[in-house]
Amino acid sequence: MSDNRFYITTPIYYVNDVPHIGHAYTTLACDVMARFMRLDGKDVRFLTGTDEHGQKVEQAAANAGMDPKAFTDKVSQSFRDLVPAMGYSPDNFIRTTEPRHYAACQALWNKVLAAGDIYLGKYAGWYSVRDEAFYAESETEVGPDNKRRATASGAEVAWVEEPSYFFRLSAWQDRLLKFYEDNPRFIAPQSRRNEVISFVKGGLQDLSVSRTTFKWGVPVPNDPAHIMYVWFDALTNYITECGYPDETAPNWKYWPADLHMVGKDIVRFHTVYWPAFLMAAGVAPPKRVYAHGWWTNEGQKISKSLGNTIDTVALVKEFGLDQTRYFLMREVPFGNDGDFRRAAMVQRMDSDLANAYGNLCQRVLSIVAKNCGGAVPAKGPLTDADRPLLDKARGALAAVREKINEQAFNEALTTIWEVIGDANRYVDAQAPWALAKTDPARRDHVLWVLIETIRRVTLLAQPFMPGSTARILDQLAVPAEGRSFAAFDREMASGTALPAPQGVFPRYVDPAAPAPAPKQARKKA
Ligand code: ME8
Repeated sequence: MSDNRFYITTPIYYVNDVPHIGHAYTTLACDVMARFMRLDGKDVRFLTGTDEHGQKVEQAAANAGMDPKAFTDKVSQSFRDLVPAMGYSPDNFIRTTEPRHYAACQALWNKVLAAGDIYLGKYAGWYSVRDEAFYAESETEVGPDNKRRATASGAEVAWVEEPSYFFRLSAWQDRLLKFYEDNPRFIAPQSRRNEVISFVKGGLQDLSVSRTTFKWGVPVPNDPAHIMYVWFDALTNYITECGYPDETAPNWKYWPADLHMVGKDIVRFHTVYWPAFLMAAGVAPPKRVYAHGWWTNEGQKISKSLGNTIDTVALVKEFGLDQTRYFLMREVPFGNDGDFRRAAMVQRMDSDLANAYGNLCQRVLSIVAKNCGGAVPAKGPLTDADRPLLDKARGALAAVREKINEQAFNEALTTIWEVIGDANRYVDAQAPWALAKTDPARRDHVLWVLIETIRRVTLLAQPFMPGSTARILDQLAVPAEGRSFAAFDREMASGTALPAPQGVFPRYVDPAAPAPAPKQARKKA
């Protein structure tokens, strides 16, 4: 059933540069979505890849003294290396230099041409190589250094005059506005939707979709002096993956995509140009585009010239993989801009992970190991003291699913951590260690309630922290088939043997801090 499919994409990344936190963040958000949907029983297709054409990449290759293909082979590898380093689970990694992608771009071009929406003309206007974008003069300004820049991005623009094919975007204004109106979930968050609608209402100009002054790209069919505009080429990757133009291809069933995840800087390409290209070619537009915010570093804009880019692989080395994944998804409401601060990273690692979640698992599992013969204790009669916690844990799947469907990742985590907080308070209030003498049956039951709660929160935390949660589920002896959401209501069976517990979330150890003093010296102090 088509309802059960879920196709999610990351932007394809320019290979002019090595990956940084911005790339890692977009793909991480997609990875969490993809993992959640798989656990929730969906037939998922998760695509990421690299955008290898255009003037920007051609220039970067020339600066490196390399042939563009050899250059893109090298740099695209660093994006592929990010996949295992960040624990991503894409189903495929697409490169725009693949032959199948040339075929898809040319087929899409021919369709749009045949529909009368592409014509030959001459472009005279501003172009930014850094943004790979055309700008109206009104979207640029001249700085004190006499250089003209795009107001929105700050990237330098240059005057371009050359023969060019145009896409008849001006004719799409009403159809796009109707499409947005009929599909209120198409652009998220709401603030971006409002921006796009007012941009389109302001009137659309025809878009230059080919260039003649560089060579590195997909040639226009029957007119190879023209190279396709890199965004026409890049956006097409999403349907190349599905087998376009062969609508009988096995992967065509995934189109239209359920979600294109993008950064806020590339919303216009995905929500104005892309649906117009597709509709012109008679192909259904994607269902949703979500634009997330940008990270700054300790309050500063991240830029190569400031030398303050954040390498997520270095964060993983210092803080741990799941700690980094958790922090990036928890710290900032998705859709907003966020500031990366080391102090906040350490704080989340210690308080949310080591103290709240790790400590809950550790103290419950070690009491069980010591006192219940290393097996899941017996469930007893439920009391009013147990119900609120268990009810909240049971309701958490529906609550988290709702948040994930809105890409509210930080709220999904808050929902899970509320249950963890309640569970810790329940441990303190029920004091199972004190029940050992007075009421061992009740003690066993309290521990059962806790183990069952840990199982539920851990199932839900899997998309965010796949490695750590797998280790906790191992300690709860939850079999592989018990880890999907279909098994969410399959309660822990009393008597199941449990392996010896082990801590999963260490506290932060500052590598620069002096080693702790030997024990004796500390006693004297
Ligand atoms: O735009 N914080 O590729 P790209 C958060 N090839 N996100 C950031 C960021 C930051 N500081 N810096 C960059 C392209 N990003 C095109 C896409 S899709 C058909 C073609 C995000 O490598 C940025 O918002 O320049 C964008 O979504 C992504 O990194 C890729 O940027």
